[in-house]
Formats: sequence, structure tokens, C-alpha cells
Amino acid sequence: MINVVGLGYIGLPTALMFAAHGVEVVGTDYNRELVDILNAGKTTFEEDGLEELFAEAVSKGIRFSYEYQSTDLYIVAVPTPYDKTSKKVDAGYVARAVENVMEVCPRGATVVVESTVSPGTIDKYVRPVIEAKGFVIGEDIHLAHAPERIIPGNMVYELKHNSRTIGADSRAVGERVKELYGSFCEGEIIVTDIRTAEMTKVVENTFRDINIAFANELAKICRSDNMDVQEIIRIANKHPRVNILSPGPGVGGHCISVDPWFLVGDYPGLANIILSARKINDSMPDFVLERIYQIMKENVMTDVGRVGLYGLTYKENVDDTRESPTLQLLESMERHLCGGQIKVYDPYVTEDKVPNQYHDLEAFLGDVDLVVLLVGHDEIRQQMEKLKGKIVLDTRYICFLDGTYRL
Ligand code: SAJ
Repeated sequence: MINVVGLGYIGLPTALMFAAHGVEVVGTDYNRELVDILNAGKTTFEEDGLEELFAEAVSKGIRFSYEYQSTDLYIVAVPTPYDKTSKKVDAGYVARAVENVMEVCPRGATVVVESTVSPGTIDKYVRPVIEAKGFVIGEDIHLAHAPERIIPGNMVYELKHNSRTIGADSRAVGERVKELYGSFCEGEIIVTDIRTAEMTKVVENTFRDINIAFANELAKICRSDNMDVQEIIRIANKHPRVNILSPGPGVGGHCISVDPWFLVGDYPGLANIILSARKINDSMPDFVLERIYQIMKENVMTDVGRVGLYGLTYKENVDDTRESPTLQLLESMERHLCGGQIKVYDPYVTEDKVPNQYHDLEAFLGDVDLVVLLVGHDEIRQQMEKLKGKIVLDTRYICFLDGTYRL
């Protein structure tokens, strides 16, 4: 039986996937409310294919509990935030989860950490917790790191089809964990050591952050000299060895905007491109704010209350608002004492998260003159004509109505 510890964005689909493929699974989370919802037969977030996967896993007998189970295999998928001051990984959740596992696990158990951690974290924070309980790693307890790689919006598909990395202390443990993941994973599964697996994961997200930062920097350069950045990137990308991502209002989410900081925090003075990229991406909400003021001026608009922000989530077609550029933009407006009445709408955010939040697209559009498109949800892509007659600032390059302003 596998005990999956942490039933959030990664742990839940992972637990469901194992169960749907015939593995006995118990999912554990200390958040009782979350466990109660799952036990009541409901999923806890929206994701393509998740409901179907949940139904399949339930039919195959998955169980959810507040309690850690005594078993021979654990998958730890708890959050790893970063300390905003030191920029280092906060391994507290992972360490506590492993400590709790040590209270109940038998000798011979394997613990697989899926949470993203910076290189060296497992050595520094996880091994000591196991050893403090008197276990010898490699004899009493086996350790592996299988960093998750799935993208919100396409998690279920990617869980099955992406390649995976398994880091382990010995080839034998790595191969055993590989076989386990092979129960559902159709991608290549590469076995390596733990430190390499830790570093690889952070490198992947950092690569994407740097690429997006390059696109965002190009957007600023092109704006300053009246060039069309989207057209330039489109043409440049026709080169067989060029693949520039898209500029946007900033980089949000719990991964790409966080993981590069681990390298900055751990390797001060060495992570220079990485740090610049972070700064560029973090500057984008303020850049959007500047554009809003320019456009208001150009259109002789004086009332910020007639400005509407479309999109609160960190990207399209997900309900996750963590580190969302829109939230950063609103914070920035507050700092400049002009956040009072700006209006906000997002079809995926049903609870009230910010002031002046609307829950109906028509009502929102009816109350604003300038619409800032911050997230390219399918909802708005499919009804772009509703923006006719509005002033539109499109930060996602999705609106092709005449007169649309861009970043
Ligand atoms: N973004 C842009 N321009 C782009 C692409 C993205 O501005 O061209 C923005 C998005 O709008 C969003 C942010 O970047 O605000 C991040 O979104 P994303 O879709 O690039 O990635 P995440 O954070 O949802 O998921 C990433 C993925 N990592 C990589 O693609 C290397 C995913 O595979 C990881 O599993 C995930 O991080 C994670 O959990 O680490």
C-alpha cells in the first residue's frame, strides 16, 4: 500500500493516478476539511480530467485520512515555500511530514519525496530527521526523490505521459521506485542520484523563467521603440533553433516564480542571469500599471474606477491564484494609493478574494471602460466580441479587435 502524504495540487492527482492503476492507496492530509471534502466524494480544485480520475480511483478503493499509515511506501507531496527574506527553500513542511512518517513506518520502508526542493535540501533537512529516530538510511529506511513535473491545466495528461526523474541513493532503490511509477507513467523514467534529481527540477523551472524574462525584456524594448514584440517573436521562432516564450503581465504560480530563488539564495554571486530574470519578471505588474496610466491619459480617462482587470488566477483556465500577477498589480496600486475602486473579474475565482470583485462577466463589462486582459481564459477568448466598444489593454496577445493596446 502507498501512503501519499499531502493531498494538494500534486499529491491528490498522484494518489488518484496510482489508485486508478490498481495500486492500493491511502491519501493523508492534516487539513481535516480537505479530507472531509474528498471523503464526501468531491474534488478540491478544478483540473481537466480530475473528476473522472477521482471517480476511477474511488471505484478502485482509494481512501483518504487525517492519519499517517503504517506501510512500506510513502510519497511526500507537501508544499515547499521559500523564505521571502533569505530566498532559501523552506523545507519545514517536508521535514515535518517525514518526521511524522518516521513515527509510524516499519523498518524497510521507502520514502519518496515529490516536493520540489533545492539541491542539498534532502541531505540537510530530511536525512537528519530520519537519523534522529535511530534509523540507518539505506538499511532501515530507503530514500528517493521523484520531483513532480506536471503543469496545472494539463496535469492528468502530463502525469501519465511526461518523462520522470527518480533520484535514489542506490540503483536498486531507484529501480524499485521506477517500477512503481511505471504502473501509470508512460514516459521515460530516468534513475539518478538524489542531488542530481533535486537540481534538475529547479533547473527546469529556472530555464522557463529565464526564457519568459527574455520575452518580457523584449516587450519593454519594443514598447520603447514602437515595435511589435509579438510579431518579432513569431518570426524569430521560425528559426529552427529559436523558441522564445510569450511576454505577459508577470510570472505567477507556485513553481516558476519560486524555484529560481532557491538557486539565488543558495549560490549568492553565482546565480546572476537567474536573479536578473526574476527581477524582470517581478517588474512586469508595475510595467502593466504604467501602461494602464498611459492609456488612461491617451483616452482622457480620469476615473480609475472605470478600469477593469480581467483575470485573477496566475494563468489561463486554472483556479489557482498563488503569486498571481493580478494580485501583485493590485498590491502595487494600493502602494500608489490608487487601488480603491479598480474592478476585477475572474470566472474561476468564485469566492470574494479582493475588493470590487465581480462574479458576472456582463455586469463587470457594464461597469468599466478600460478592460485589462491579464489572463487568457477560454471564456474570454471565445467571446472577444463582448469587448467591442471598450478600450482594451491586452497583456496576453489574445485580442485582435481593432485598436487593442498591448504591453
Ligand atoms: N507565462 C508567461 N509566458 C509564457 C508562459 C508562461 O508569462 O510564455 C507565465 C504564466 O502565465 C504563469 C507563469 O508563467 O503566470 C508560470 O506558468 P507556466 O504555465 O509556465 O508554468 P507552471 O508554473 O504552471 O508549471 C511549471 C511547469 N514547469 C515547466 O514547464 C518547466 C510544470 O511542468 C512544473 O511541474 C511546475 O512548474 C511545477 O510544479 O514545478
